[in-house]
Amino acid sequence: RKRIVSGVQPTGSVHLGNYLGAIKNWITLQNTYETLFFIVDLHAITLPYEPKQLSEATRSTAAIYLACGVDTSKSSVFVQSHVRAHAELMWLLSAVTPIGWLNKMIQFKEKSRKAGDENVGAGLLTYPVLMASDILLYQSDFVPVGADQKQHMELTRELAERVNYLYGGRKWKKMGGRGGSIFKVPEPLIPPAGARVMSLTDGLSKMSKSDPSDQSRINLLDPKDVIKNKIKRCKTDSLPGLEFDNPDRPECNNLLSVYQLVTGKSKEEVARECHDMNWGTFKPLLTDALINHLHPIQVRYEEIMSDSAYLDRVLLDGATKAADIADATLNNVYQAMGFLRR
Ligand code: AQP
Repeated sequence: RKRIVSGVQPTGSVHLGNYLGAIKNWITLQNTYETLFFIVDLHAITLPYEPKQLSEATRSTAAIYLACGVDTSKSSVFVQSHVRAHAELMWLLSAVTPIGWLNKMIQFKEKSRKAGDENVGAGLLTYPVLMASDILLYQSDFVPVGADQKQHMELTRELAERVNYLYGGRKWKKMGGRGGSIFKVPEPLIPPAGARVMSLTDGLSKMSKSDPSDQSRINLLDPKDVIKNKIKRCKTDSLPGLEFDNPDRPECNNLLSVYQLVTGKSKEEVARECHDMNWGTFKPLLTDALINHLHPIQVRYEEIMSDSAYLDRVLLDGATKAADIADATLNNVYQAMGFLRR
């Protein structure tokens, strides 16, 4: 079976963008593929953060995965830092990653500009190398991500090819063979809808955890009245009717897409249903759809969070399975790069 890996950072609250762009799609993918989903805690320390909150946010993110429908009989769920190979492979890959590749990353440029030089650690620059390690360790075929991760995925692919080119030949020649590779070159899986959920306060910016305004996003754990209030106050326009894909109406396109995804209706169906509506009619409809979709997730989340022994067991099992695969790749890389074997 083809293999898939993906993860979310335990920073801030998991929002509708993380859910529709990534987590929701995992639930379908786990029926077809071998799937590993991790909470990327090592990535969460690249910007100033609160150490006291990291472990709780990590547990909470794991509980969100399970509450959204990640099924441990089909998928491994684990914490990135529990599998040491992630950090170790990152060092090996860092040594062969041209720094020019990293300087070009849009996310680094944007986040470092916002945070200011004094707050930017080298980890923010080398973040994509850790992401490449997360993926390449598992010889993943596909990585389901939102559109914002496209550039990081391209770097991962280039890095895999570079290592295969630099060291793959030597390893295989030593073993008497030709060709072959150390890493599988993975493909991103960007969903046709939901890949870029936009902010509720600005239809041209993506919904994001780091937006200082909580009004800009729907968090998966927002209570009903908070959802209602955020939709009531979200940015709209004053044009008649509602429509998808009008570049002059980014908010309209975004809210209709969200409605489409949480109701499970087709785009055509939603376009027809909402064509003659005004915001006053559509907003309560969207609010109810969101609440109905998120409510069962929130109930399951509370149940999972109240059974800490269960969550611990899931994460231990997940890390054990993941480490088996990751260690095998890491040993191969050490050998191919010429390190003395223990
Ligand atoms: N707005 C979005 N629409 C669709 N997908 C999105 N993702 C993030 N935002 C959107 C996808 O969610 C997954 C996990 O993301 P992450 O935890 O690595 O991302 P993050 O950077 O912490 O989350 P944010 O909200 O994007 O935070 P900021 O902007 O503050 O850094 C990924 O698959 C991502 O594509």
